[in-house]
Amino acid sequence: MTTRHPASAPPRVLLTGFEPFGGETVNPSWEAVRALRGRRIAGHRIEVARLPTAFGDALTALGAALAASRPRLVIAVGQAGGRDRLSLERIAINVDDARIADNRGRQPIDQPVIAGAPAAYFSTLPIKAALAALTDAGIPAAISQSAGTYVCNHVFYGLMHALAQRRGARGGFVHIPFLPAQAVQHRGAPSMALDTVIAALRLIVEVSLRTDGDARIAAGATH
Ligand code: PCA
Repeated sequence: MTTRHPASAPPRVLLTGFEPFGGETVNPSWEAVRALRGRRIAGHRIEVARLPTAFGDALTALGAALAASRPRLVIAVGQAGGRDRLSLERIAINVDDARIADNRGRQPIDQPVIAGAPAAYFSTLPIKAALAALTDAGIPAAISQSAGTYVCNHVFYGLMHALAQRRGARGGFVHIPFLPAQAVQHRGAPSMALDTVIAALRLIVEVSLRTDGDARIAAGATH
């Protein structure tokens, strides 16, 4: 059997972004991720995949990307319009509960992402160390205790379920604000420049590759 990556190939990092949804014409997650395609970070090659914003289909595309890339690190990225900072997601839950239909017209309500699978998975990224690095770099970031119950949480959960079966690969999810050009259409909505998001993702990859375990920093929420 031939594989895409010979033994001598550098180890890979897989970054995923989403197609636009909810009436937007761009999705900043894909714009940021695709800018890093083919780059080298700490001896690792960045590979990217664009996932459909659709329940089920997104996990099919993610599974194909994982099989092709066999990455050491996976960071899935999605748009969280209205959030004012980059969110390092802590927990993926086994629930699909869509407030709006996805890009294929599906709107699951209170269904499991994967029937019979655990209620939740934690990110295996060093989210506290990443938060410290982003804060030091002057990039607004926070730990988030919920990635919602839409397609992003669906992908986060599916990713962590897949990684739980294969040892050695870390992964997690990052939500990012609107781009400034999107915020023009959403009065009062915060935004983050594309270059800042790209720099943030580079930093999260670097920290994830060089940090075993995580830093111990208080960054919880009281409500
Ligand atoms: N954000 C959505 C799905 C795709 C995306 O970029 C979410 O937060 O669920």
